[in-house]
Amino acid sequence: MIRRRDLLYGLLLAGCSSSDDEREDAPLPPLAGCPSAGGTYRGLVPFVDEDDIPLDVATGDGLDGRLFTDLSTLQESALVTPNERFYIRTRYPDKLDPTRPWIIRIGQSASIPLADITARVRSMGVTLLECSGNAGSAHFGLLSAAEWTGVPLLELLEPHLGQETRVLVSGFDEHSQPSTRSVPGASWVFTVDQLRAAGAFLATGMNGAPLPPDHGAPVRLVMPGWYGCTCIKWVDTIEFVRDDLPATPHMREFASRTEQIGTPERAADYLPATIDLTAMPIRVERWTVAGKDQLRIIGVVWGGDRPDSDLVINVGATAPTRIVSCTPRTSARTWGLWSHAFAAPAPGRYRVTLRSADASVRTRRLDRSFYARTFLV
Ligand SMILES: Nc1nc2c(c(=O)[nH]1)N[C@H]1C(S)=C(S)[C@@H](COP(=O)(O)O)O[C@H]1N2
Ligand SMILES: [Mo]
Repeated sequence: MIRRRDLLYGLLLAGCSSSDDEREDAPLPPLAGCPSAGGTYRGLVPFVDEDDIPLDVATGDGLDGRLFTDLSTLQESALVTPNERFYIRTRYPDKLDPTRPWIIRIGQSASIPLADITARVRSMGVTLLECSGNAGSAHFGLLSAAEWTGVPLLELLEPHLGQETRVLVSGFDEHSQPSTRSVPGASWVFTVDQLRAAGAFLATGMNGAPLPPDHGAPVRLVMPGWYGCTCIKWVDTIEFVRDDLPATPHMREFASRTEQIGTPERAADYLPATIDLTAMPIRVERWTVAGKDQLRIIGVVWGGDRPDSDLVINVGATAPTRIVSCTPRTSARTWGLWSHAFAAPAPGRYRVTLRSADASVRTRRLDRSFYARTFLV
């Protein structure tokens, strides 16, 4: 809205189109691996039926604090989200005293001081996080990728491992502002095998900077390939627990959003909260090529356990088309971009959905058209 208003003022006051935002005038660079037909850029076609909410700015406090990342500007040369635009779900707990030395309690009698972790940190590579509560009303902006520094969790736990195969990771969550929507007390139960298979790590740094307060400073868990609700921030306790431990309130809160069957009573009965192969459009560019209108639908692909994931796109009632992965992902832990040229046969509403070209790949959310977005021609 702001952009359109700026443009209107520009037209009224200066008699020409002026805008601070160069997206209004210039396209983002084309995707290098994708066929590009050239032409004249005409601007972006917005998605409809999505709320007009602020993007790329943090709003609210505590458990209701959010930052929705603007995904429409994603480009090949910047597939890592800057810290100040990385999505936030729950802001820094105001009851957390940052001057107190940080110690993670391990089981009943051991502990790891923060210094032992910082002494061992190294790059953990680029990993994307997605909130399982990501939604179209917020432009699916609870999705971002960062390059983390940290230490594999099992490397720190190995000296403490006993017979127990389950690990409960909990984080500080005391906010003076009561939440209207969420249950305080983030904690999740993993098996040692799940931690190993995912490559779980405790992170103390993000994109070359110390972990920002809103992202879990001084230390958070990252579970590559799992939903954000398992990536506990402000980690202060790690316990080894029995197989019959009841699910934590946090696990129960996120049961349906992590594709559980009902709300299991026991933590051991929760399925791994992994993200299936997923894809959605992030912007629709309008071009004129040889006198004809052309739309370029640019999108993002993430999740699943293989980076080479061919997709099939459906745009309105037109024939489904296979998308060649012209920008392959470097790993299944992060996202990639794709592009699809489309000529609208008639004015109207066009709903975009995607599926995996390989029908044997599990895509629970795509199967429900969870990430469908609609634009108007
Ligand atoms: N202590 C604590 N950790 C937490 C949460 C929380 O409310 N409290 N929210 C979780 C959820 S639901 C998500 S999606 C991620 C978000 O991480 P981010 O804000 O760094 O993007 O943190 C997770 N870790
Ligand atoms: Mo989340």
